Amino acid sequence: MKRTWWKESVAYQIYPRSFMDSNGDGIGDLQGVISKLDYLNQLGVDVIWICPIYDSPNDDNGYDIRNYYDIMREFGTMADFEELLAQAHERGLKIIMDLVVNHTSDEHPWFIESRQSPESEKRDYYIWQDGEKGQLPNNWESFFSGPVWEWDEASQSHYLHLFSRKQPDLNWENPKVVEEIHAMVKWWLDKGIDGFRVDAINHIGKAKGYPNAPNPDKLDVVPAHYYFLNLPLVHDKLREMNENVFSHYDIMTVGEAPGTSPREALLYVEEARKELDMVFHFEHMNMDHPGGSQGKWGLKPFPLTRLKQVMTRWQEELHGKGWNANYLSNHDQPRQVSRFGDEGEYRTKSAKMLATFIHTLEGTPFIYQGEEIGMTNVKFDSIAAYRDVEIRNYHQAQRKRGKSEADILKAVWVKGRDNARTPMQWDDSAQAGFTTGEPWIAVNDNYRAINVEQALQDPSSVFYYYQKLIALRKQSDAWVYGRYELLLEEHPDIYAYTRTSAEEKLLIILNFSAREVSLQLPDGLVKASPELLITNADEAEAAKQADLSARMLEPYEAAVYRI
Ligand code: ISL
Ligand code: CA
Repeated sequence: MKRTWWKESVAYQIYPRSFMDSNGDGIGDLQGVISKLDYLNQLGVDVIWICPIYDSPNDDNGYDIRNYYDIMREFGTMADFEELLAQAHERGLKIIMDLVVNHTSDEHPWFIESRQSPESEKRDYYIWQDGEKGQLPNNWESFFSGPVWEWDEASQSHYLHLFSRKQPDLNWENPKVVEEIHAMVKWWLDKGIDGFRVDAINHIGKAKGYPNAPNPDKLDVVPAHYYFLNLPLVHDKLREMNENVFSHYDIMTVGEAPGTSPREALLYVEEARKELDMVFHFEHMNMDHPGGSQGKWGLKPFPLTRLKQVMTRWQEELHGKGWNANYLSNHDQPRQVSRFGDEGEYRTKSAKMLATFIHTLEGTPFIYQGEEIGMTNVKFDSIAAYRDVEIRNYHQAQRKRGKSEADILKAVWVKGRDNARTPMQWDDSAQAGFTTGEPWIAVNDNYRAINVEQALQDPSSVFYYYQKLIALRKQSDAWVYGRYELLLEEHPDIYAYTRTSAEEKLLIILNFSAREVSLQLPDGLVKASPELLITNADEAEAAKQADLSARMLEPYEAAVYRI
């Protein structure tokens, strides 16, 4: 496998609105990010992925872009961005931007012109279907509740939006659209940024003729496949973009690709195909979705063996061909410790265990802001406290169907995107040190106990555990490039595997349960004196139990050995 800097890197995702506010208006901003670059340096990450900072009316917090060539006023100016880039580079940090090109804002000048009349020059920049008011062109459901079609009175026609009605989808079949996007992407790369996270990229192709879906209630991932997921056009357009733009720069690209299997992912990331470097898959994010009419909003328990199955398939099928992007949380998902670990007694322990998992798989690890101090989900007691358009639309749609306020809240507590969007908890002062003003979304109450200042003062904190993991990964070839092999496939609580390179073999042991469990490894796997590289358990205890072939694991224990 070819060596590249982005395979050897650890990435850190910033949601700028919630990261750090420098001027007291309650909204995180670019100067805020600049003020925390030393903190990120201390953590040891290499790449920052910054969520959209382009000019936007903020219907979807920047994922609705009004001007691709300008910075959102609340976040600062282009000069602030240039300063951020320079300051990051000075510290050896790379910056990748979010590239949101499945759709724009309905306030983008292209859309304003497009909607003016069917004769407009920009009409075909978007997807229009004539019809009659009240008669939808088909039954497709948008990701944010309600139909994908919005009626436009002026031109007596519907436009398509897979996300909110303020996010009309671009028409990628129009070569002029493609040309505009290439020029824009080049413009940013020429500024010196280090790559892109490409938003919702596998949705840019839509099924010809817009046929009805068989499940009018709510599209789940399977039927959606045929209509706007991973269609051939996506690959044509990515290859074109790669050839014309990406391949002329030393950058990294990671596409967002929900509903994608490892086999489909290889079409994006197999090196010879020259499309993207990695994709974020969602198979492990969807394991706890009941699906069907509940969509993502319910909670379905899943056995650990299912997680092993899913992740193992990604590890094995991409090995030697493409590269994985590994994560357990981001700005669209609940907090990982609340979802896969324990927010109570074992919060820090399980946060470290989950970190060990993501950082020891083959692939580039992505840390989501706050994860490195074990931030948790939030439970606001009223829908009014939530800000997310997806949550607001879900609330409205469910109220119409008669669901109680309490039941809606319960669903939002487990799955709502705002769980990940409460302000970063810097210290135990008012508003967690995020702002001197009124934050745009309330701070999680637990900030007095969970914050960066506390973590930096505690040598056994989650933060220092991440720091050590990141440093260890850099020193080992097996850690980055080694082949993954699953052990104890059927074990209900323990997830264990090895990573093997020509010179080295690592053994990773993770207890995903709150129980003490006994570990029984296959005979002959471990040599006489394995070297313990990192553990979240008491090191002295772990050292005493040097006999790995029969060892007790503490609740949520994690350990990495060189064997
Ligand atoms: O519903 C989905 C697929 O089943 C989603 O995973 C969807 O594709 C995904 O949420 C897209 O997310 C990205 O684009 C959105 C934005 O709101 C998210 O924050 C962003 O990560 C629209 O730009
Ligand atoms: Ca601000």
